[in-house]
Amino acid sequence: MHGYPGMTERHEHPWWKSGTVYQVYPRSFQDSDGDGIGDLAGIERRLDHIARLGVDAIWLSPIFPSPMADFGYDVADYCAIHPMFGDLAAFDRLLAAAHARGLKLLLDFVPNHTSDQHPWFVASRSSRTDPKRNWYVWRDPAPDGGPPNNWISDFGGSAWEHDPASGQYYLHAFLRQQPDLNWRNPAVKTAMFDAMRFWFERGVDGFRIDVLWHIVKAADFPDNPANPYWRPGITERDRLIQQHSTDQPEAHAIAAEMRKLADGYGAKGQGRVLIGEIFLPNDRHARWFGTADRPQVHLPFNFQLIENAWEAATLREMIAAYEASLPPHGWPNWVIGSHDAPRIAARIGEAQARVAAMLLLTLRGTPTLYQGDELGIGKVDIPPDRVRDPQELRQPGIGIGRDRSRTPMPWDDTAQAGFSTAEPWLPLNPDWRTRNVAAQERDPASMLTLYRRLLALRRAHPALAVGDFRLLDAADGVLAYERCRGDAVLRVALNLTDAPKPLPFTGAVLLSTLDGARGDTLRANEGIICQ
Ligand code: TEU
Repeated sequence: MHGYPGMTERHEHPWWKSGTVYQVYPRSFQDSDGDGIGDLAGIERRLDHIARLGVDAIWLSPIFPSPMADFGYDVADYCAIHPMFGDLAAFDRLLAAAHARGLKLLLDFVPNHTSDQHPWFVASRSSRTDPKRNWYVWRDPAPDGGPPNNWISDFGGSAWEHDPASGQYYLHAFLRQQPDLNWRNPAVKTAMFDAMRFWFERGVDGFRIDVLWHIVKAADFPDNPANPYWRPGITERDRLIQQHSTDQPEAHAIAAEMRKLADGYGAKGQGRVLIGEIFLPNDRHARWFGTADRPQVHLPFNFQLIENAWEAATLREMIAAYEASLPPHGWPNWVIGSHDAPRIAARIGEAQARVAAMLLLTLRGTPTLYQGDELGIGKVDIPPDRVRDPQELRQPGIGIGRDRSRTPMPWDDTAQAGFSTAEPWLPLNPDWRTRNVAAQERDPASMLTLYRRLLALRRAHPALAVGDFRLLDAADGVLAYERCRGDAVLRVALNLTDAPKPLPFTGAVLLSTLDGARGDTLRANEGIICQ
């Protein structure tokens, strides 16, 4: 790793506190074998883009063998690589190449469900007396022959699938091709922990854990209560409150065991890192940190920048409430885009997406960036015949399609944007000829340049990476705060409106989201960092 100002102080903290995570969606990063789908060799080829950006870690969405009913979140073998992405040798090469650049590599662990093609489920489904029957959640029909209870799949429809051969139903929180594992069975835990060990021993630096709060269900499977706020036009999942199907105490106990396993691979605080995907209100969300002497995940993903209106007062209140909810040993984190969420630039516009970049990279806590957001990729219309996302196909027309965030990375203005030699599996962003990595590298005013500058500042100033946080008073529509460490004080003011606003403080401007900051007013859509 290269030296830079502030390096020593920054490295008094474990990397997952001071550093930044970059999510790679492997199907859409770089194709190397001409099938229109990204792969591991492609990611390896493009590692310098990630290193030059200035992030610390890469999280790869699933790369395991999978029938791809949910694009890899339906895993058929936890300890192998899908041939479409490469093989274990290609993985080892990628890992070594990432480490050689000082980049950590995290994999996506999908513990709640497997693919229905996983040999465990094939065995489980084969008969009621198969030794693997109890590896999944099988129940008898309700007295009327219908599903055992009212639970709804996150992708719509009943969460239960009838199996005519055995007369029972199996549970699937997502697609019927994604049967839920039974984590109450110790054999499941042993097998899944072995899978984590397999990758830890290969040298991976941690896992992002898919739907961690889902993994255990209430033992007696009661109906979930109706959600009084549900109305037509929002996703069917939200008809019910997932009270009995998620966030059970036993899941917290398993998370603590996963943490122990991860910590076993390094000195205290330097073990492998666990990031839990968890959607819950603050009070219940904070419990996923565990306690100081029995910790759970290092970082329970915080999606509130995605979920809240882009409005200064709303964000101010949300940030204060989130900070206040953290236990003393809990470290915050922030996410602004993912392979599930709409693109930030599509949601709030490109001018505000620059302000959002500054917010994400100056708040207290570990930021996670999503590939392509560093280029400001905005709205991508997916023609009906190109829709691939099962969530959109099952509940069309309510705006929950995920393909729009999964389009290929545009690298340059050559054919297929340099992503592939073949037609990509999803269309490119419509403006790829001008909005691509090569073009933005040459342009000092580009989103990419802004991201690089922000990440360089975070590295240079421990106050930004690990300093304290305090909200400041500011005009309506302006979000302002300071970050302090020792004598160093950095102040940030973000104008979330398209009208000029007074700057709530004075100081030397370290960085503006716009050209030529004067340091007396905040221009429309301007964010400023002052020393
Ligand atoms: O997502 C979990 C999840 O909560 C999603 O249902 C989310 O609410 C939705 O996609 C928002 O549009 C994880 C993965 O990130 C997602 O890609 C998978 O489809 C899902 O788990 C099942 O594994």
